[in-house]
Amino acid sequence: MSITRRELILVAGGAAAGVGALLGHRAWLERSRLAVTGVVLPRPTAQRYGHGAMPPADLGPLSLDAATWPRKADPRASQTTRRITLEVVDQPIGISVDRTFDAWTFGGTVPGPTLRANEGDTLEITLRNRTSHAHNLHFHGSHEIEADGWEPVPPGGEAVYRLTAGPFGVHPYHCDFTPSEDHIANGLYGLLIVDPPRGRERAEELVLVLCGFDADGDGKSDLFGWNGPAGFYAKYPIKVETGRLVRAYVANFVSDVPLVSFHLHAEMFDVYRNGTRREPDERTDVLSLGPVERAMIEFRLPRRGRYMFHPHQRFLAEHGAMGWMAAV
Ligand SMILES: [Cu+2]
Repeated sequence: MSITRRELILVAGGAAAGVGALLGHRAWLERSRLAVTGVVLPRPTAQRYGHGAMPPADLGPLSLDAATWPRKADPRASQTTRRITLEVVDQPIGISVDRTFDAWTFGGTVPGPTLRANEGDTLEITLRNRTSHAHNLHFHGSHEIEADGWEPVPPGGEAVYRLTAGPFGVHPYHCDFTPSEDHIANGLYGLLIVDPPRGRERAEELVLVLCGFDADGDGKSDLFGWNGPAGFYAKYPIKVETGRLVRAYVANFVSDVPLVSFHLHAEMFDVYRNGTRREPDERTDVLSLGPVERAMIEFRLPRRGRYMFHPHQRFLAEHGAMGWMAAV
């Protein structure tokens, strides 16, 4: 009896699903070596798409896990106070295989950590400025005006912001010290996800923050990456389970390009602008975002395979912002 290649793939897929049940969903995805089957494609690399915007060589497939997969807020702790400390530190970060960027960071990474709360929680955020520049911390969304965060925190200084998390949705935070475009371009930004009462439908959740870097010092962004380094998800596709609901919090922090987009190949998605409503605003495959705009999107990848994503602005896609999702 001969076994065709397709039968082999099906057998392998069934075995993987069985292992998945034993290991748990996330562990299975991380361990899966059967990234994509069914369609024979050349192994994608950033070199085939773009100008060599490969990620730093010291990054491995799990290096952006903390940025990619947001943690849930503790559901038992609703209507509570969440105390968070953010340190502003100058930090050189690798943004491509041959470029390092002298970033200004919240906590040592660009983007800064994704914060999470339930609607109505009190956020008590201590900002410690460990740099030689004045900075501050400003949140989007609705909150107490005293916590708006536009006042400077001097070098070595500290400020405490108390705000009520809301409305539910996905909200940027960033340094707003003037000129704020420069402070954002240097890396001082991140996301706050606020979950609605009773939560949302169970889903595989992702964060995709578009970052721009002025790598050559000419005052313009010329390398781009989702969640930081250029070309990371071109080299290491984001693995999601075939057919499962995926919810991505997508934001744009490229401050010197008037409009960018998130485009997904081969599937469409529901858009919830700012994540602030329970009903989608549209179903599309191109989400346009101006500077600091954001959205929540939901979709399922119905067939195993690699689904490309990138901004539909070619310069960004070819300079680091092209990636893959692999439905496994
Ligand atoms: Cu700043």
